[in-house]
Amino acid sequence: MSQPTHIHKVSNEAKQQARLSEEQYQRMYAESVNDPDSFWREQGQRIDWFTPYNRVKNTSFAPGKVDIKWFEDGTLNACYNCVDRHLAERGDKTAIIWEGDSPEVQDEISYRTLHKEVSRFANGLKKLGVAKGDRVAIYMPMVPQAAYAMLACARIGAVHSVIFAGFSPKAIADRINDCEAKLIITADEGRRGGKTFGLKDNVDEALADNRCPTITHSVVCQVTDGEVNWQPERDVWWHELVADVSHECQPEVMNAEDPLFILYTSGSTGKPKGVLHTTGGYLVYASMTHEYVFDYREDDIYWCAADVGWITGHSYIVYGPLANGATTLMFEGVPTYPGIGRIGEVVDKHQVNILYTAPTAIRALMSKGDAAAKTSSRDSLRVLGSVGEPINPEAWEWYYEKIGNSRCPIMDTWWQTETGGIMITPLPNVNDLKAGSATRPFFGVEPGLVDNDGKSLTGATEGNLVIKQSWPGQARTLWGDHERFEQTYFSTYKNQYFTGDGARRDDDGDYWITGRVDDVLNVSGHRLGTAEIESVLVAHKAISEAAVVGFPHDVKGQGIYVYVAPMTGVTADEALTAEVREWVRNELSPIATPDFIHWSEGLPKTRSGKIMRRILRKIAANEHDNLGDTSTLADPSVVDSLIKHRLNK
Ligand code: 6R9
Repeated sequence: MSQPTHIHKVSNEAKQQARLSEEQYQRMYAESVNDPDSFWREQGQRIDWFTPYNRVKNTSFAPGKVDIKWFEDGTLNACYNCVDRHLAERGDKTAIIWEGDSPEVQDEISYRTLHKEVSRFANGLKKLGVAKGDRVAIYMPMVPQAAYAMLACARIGAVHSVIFAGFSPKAIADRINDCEAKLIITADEGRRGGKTFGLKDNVDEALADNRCPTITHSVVCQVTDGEVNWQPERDVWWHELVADVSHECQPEVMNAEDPLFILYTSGSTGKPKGVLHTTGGYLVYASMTHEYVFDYREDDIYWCAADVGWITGHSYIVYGPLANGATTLMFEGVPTYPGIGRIGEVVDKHQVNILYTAPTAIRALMSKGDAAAKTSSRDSLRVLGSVGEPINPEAWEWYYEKIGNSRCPIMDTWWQTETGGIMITPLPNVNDLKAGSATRPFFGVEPGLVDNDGKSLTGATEGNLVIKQSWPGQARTLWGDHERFEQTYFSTYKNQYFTGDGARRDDDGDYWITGRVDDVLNVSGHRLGTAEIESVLVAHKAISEAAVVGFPHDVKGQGIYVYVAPMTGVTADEALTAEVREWVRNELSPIATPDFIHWSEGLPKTRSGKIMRRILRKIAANEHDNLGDTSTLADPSVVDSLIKHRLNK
């Protein structure tokens, strides 16, 4: 490390407030990895089971035999656990605080109301023929109905697949077709940063010309009252669907290993992966991590500022907090609207105790000095969290001082769509903090570092991050493609789960995540496969070849640098560049918008025809002084020309 480590030790006073003493924590961790069966047998009790489980852990990471089962003979319902079981003691407690895009708009939904709304919508889904095991796509803005829709699916045993509201019609269609969804739930429009954006229009386009033959209906929630096209035989208004249904809907009895949801995420090939989570283990893990990592207490107001379209929204806006009977805040807007102080203003307004957000948001606020901290006191805050990408020490310290008033510990939580819940993190007032380090594995998690040959590394070192044994929140498979699941996560290093991330372990045994070691970019905390963007690019009529790499970006963490070779006879001018930028936005997502589009007649290739990305990465990062070995290049002159015309100077 080039810079000194900023250490924040837990004070003796703070230790008194901790949920666990250092000794208890050590003992609990040791038990969790040495005797997972007995540890999780006890922890599994934190949720309600219709039929108790006898068998706890039955898992194999063996080549060709990857099979993961937890609590396999137990039955339960995730929606029942998130809603019904709280009615007796917490019926009037607020389950969801909804903060609108405009600071003037808000709503509070009690557990009783949540029960009613979810049950009604579940009955509506049944009326449309949705049954246990059917897949349902959800393409919604950040409104409470998004959570109702997820929970209603869980209630009747349908498998939801939430598609982030920023995705394009093509991305929607691909995701629907991969899991053969029967129905899609959407809204007329969404609101963000004072603007509206169309959702139903995108769904209409995705479904046009029978492109998604498995879809029978689209259910449309009226959010903005904006104008929409209507196909009466297919489209159903949410409010009309539930107008005459019962408020009672028996939760379906689900096996612990029945699917709860699919969530598509980017991998190193062009095709998104349908990560599958099942019911029992996922819920136990989401609930336990939510309680311990944030030191959640009964009267806390808890705010995870993610989007429900991502795994963070699934586990830490919806399932984890609601399983714990918490009050979870759902925010429709963005951190910078109507002003840079919005996050703190929302904290003050609702007296938020726990705030969980992403480094990219923190860096965006930080770029405006301390203006973000001027309009609020944030005195109610007790614990802060960070997720989605490595947090650089400067952003960590800014978050600590300016947002947390130098008194709230920051939980830097490392995890993934595939892990279901938080994997490496400190615990509040238990572990000393180091700015930029996710520190320690959570209970039941046994990380390891291996070199490129799979040799296990000990002591303070750097390597590829693997997890050595199963934990309950782990994804079970990729929808319809178990072989790809094994191939992606269990074939690189035998008998271990490969995360795709690199990490460093320091002398104290604390982990520092260094970022992806595969062809996956992390742009503002969003995962994007370079191959995914490349396949969209080469589908454009003017482009013959494309290579996409990431480069360090001050706010977004990583930016997108695109190298494109034009088709013969095409002149690459500004208009074409603008057109290609729009093309990527529309075909994939605005998140994938290239920062730089670099036209070049040729790309640097080896004599065997492989594009040398290592060189392209260096040029994009403006680090071309040290290109390393270029002797295998077929035509070294291409490199000189690329350097000369580089865009990130
Ligand atoms: C939860 C989530 C997963 C990838 C992961 C890693 C990066 C997430 C991080 C972090 C460093 C952290 N990542 N949290 N890197 N420190 N605290 O983000 O899931 O969208 O699947 O992304 O994000 O590279 O592999 P997902």
